[in-house]
Amino acid sequence: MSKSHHIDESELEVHYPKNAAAGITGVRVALTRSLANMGVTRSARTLLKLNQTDGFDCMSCAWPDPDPENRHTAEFCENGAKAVADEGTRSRATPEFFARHSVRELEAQDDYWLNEQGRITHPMVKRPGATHYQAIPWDEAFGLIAGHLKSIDPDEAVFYTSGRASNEAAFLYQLFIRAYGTNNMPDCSNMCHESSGTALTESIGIGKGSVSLRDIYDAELIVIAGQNPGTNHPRMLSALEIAKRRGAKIVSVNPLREAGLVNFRNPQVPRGVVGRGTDIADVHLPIRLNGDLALFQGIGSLLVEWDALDHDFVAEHTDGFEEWAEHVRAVDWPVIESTTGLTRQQITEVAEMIRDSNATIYCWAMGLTQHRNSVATIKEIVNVALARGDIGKRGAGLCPVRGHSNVQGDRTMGIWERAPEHFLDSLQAEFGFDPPREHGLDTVDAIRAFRDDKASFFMGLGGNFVAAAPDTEVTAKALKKAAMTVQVATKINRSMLECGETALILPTMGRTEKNMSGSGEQFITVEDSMSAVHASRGVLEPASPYLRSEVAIIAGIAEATIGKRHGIDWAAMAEDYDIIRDHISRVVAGCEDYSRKADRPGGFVLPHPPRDSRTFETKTGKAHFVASPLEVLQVPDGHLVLQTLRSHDQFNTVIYGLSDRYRGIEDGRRVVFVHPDDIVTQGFHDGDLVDIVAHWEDDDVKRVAEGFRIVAYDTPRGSSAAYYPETNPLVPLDSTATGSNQPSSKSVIVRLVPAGTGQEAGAEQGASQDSVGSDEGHKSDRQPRHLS
Ligand SMILES: Nc1nc2c(c(=O)[nH]1)N[C@H]1C(S)=C(S)[C@@H](COP(=O)(O)OP(=O)(O)OC[C@H]3O[C@@H](n4cnc5c(=O)[nH]c(N)nc54)[C@H](O)[C@@H]3O)O[C@H]1N2
Ligand SMILES: Nc1nc2c(c(=O)[nH]1)N[C@H]1C(S)=C(S)[C@@H](COP(=O)(O)OP(=O)(O)OC[C@H]3O[C@@H](n4cnc5c(=O)[nH]c(N)nc54)[C@H](O)[C@@H]3O)O[C@H]1N2
Ligand SMILES: [Mo]
Repeated sequence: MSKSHHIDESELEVHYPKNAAAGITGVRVALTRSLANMGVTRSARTLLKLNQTDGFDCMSCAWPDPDPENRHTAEFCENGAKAVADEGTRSRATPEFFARHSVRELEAQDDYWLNEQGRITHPMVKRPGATHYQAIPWDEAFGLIAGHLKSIDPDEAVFYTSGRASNEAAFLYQLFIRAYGTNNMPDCSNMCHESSGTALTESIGIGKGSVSLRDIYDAELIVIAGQNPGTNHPRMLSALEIAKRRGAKIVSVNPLREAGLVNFRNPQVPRGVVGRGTDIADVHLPIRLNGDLALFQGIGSLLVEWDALDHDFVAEHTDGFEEWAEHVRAVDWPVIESTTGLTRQQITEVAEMIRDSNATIYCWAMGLTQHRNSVATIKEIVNVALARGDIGKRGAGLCPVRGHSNVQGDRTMGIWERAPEHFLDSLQAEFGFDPPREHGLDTVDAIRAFRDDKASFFMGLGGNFVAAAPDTEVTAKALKKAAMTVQVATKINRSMLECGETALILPTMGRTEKNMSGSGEQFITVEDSMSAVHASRGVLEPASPYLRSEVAIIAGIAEATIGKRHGIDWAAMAEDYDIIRDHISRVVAGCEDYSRKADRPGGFVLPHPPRDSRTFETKTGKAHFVASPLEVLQVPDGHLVLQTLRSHDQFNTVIYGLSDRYRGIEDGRRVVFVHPDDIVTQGFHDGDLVDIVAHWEDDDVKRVAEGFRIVAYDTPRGSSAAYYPETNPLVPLDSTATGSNQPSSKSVIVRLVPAGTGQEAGAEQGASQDSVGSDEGHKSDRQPRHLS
């Protein structure tokens, strides 16, 4: 994938990282972005309806909203406002734009530039051999898709979903896909919280978190591991602030000292804008990348040693305790210390806090799910929670913090390549056809299928598959082999350019937009990270009169492809979303009387047996303690572990801007954060330009990401960091979590080589470290960064 770097990285500035998040700067940035993209009227109209009961659900993350009576007039954060401004922008990518720029030309632009071109206004097609996209009428587009789908075996088709799709769109989509005849439904969850879902389902019988916002307020202790809420879930900080003022202690487990976790200035209360803010974390554990399994085994071992256990809970609700206790009693402390990079003293201090707390909540996100041992790590957290009886108790529980605003809802609606039998049974009872039962392809397996010529059709309901998936070069090459790729989207992205022989772009409305389809204004529904379901209504006029809703697009494709087969009336559902919701209420457990319950202020909460009644729907009817061997990531000499993470100014593959303010990076993104001593041992200086080469012995693919500036940073020895998606070419397709097949994009083994030598070094994979690096790297023109 050739790429001319439109972003001028020579403008990049490195400052000291910030200690506090949000405050007045956050408010200013939010308003500046909104005004620049949307102007005064659109900004006011959208922002005041954001996360209000009569407005729309923020698409920036899945953090829940407070009860209707406790919401602020401005119930949003800086990054939510950026997401709204990004969708509400007045820029347009019209057919004239596509006529001016060939696909080749667009491919050479970076993701920031592509997104800046604005909202796509017309359905577009790139025909076989064509150099440009050109406009196509909707019905002709549906006809093209149907023609291809009818000519292949359904299992050669792959239907991806990104977690922004509404429950109505998701339900209709999976219905169409299964009625067509396949379970090939990879989704962004496969790259996100798949490890959490897998571990939780096996341990407690349900793949969702067990806490509510109330529990956060009532907790005595909150452990936040592998998550950067200041950037990715900023409204979580408001909840943590309330918890703190009510006496909770907070522990952060993270290789980086993320700004929001250190200090938070709540922009929604005057104290936060002008005052000194709230210190969020009482204790920070600067853990080495991938050290969490060892950490929680160490904590478990201490709790067992101290007999600090909830014996009644363990006896009544769990099994496997003895085996687990024996396993953790035998932990090897020197291994725990070297794997975590923490001392036994530091771990003991946190174990004592857990021992002394009557209600502990464990929160986590991508820092825990994107490793090869992620499923085991999350089960280890569950073990500790079970040992303390911290499930189904006020102020306590497990809290995987979801990413995309409706990723959890999409799964509830059946977007799952391995949907449970009972779901398929209900679908069969409701619609009278026999849905395929064989498991479909997940994200990684879908890429393999295209690579190996076993799939020929790709459709993405939102998202940016090529850029979000691991191993960019391999993935792009695989998708380019497809006969047809279809992207239902709002803005231009790489997946429309690294495309199949025939490629379609189907432009759709977003959350901010009023949906006047069919029989009148339609609302949609979504589910947040804490299983609360509620309605969402847009406020803006759609970006173009030619846009269709996601529901209308899916219905159009379904009608053209399978028509009235199975007697499903697609058009009626697109006319009136209440008809979809009626089906949902009969197919999806816990959704009875769905339209009414979802549309009342605040919506309703889906059942969660462990949370509600300490009921565990596992084979034995009990929650399981699971003993996992302590797997330690083996890092060859001279190599570093690299985590690929988000800056403060992006939403996944969508680059909003070039400011990672809290980490002190401005006007550029190609940086790699490295411990000062590692910079020296790698043979470089702070500020040097390097290529990053990934080490993976299991195949002969060359993996290189070129042109990164080294930034000395406060991170443990051996643990480095750089932004996604620029580093996705380094993540090997086959390096996935055991049990969940989730790409391990937080533990990529790499080495740094002088800029310009990466291609060569990548070619001789596994070459000895002596041959690379240099002692004469040019002098940095900047002062070294401080280390706290
Ligand atoms: N503004 C904004 N909001 C977003 C998104 C966005 O891109 N922009 N994305 C959304 C999505 S889809 C998601 S999934 C979430 C992601 O939310 P996060 O999970 O917070 O996202 P990341 O930037 O990947 O950050 C991972 C964090 O884990 C830490 N970490 C990395 N490896 C380890 C490890 O081995 N152990 C521990 N203990 N910590 C580790 C990193 O230092 C970092 O703080 O955010 C959602 N919200
Ligand atoms: N290396 C590395 N890779 C990762 C991660 C990581 O931390 N490191 N994180 C992973 C995670 S957690 C996730 S969730 C995935 C994200 O993967 P995706 O969900 O596939 O990616 P996004 O960047 O969120 O998708 C952005 C695109 O969605 C489209 N879009 C926006 N709004 C709408 C809408 O309302 N409707 C429709 N139809 N389209 C819309 C726009 O065209 C936009 O370009 O990436 C994963 N990849
Ligand atoms: Mo995610």
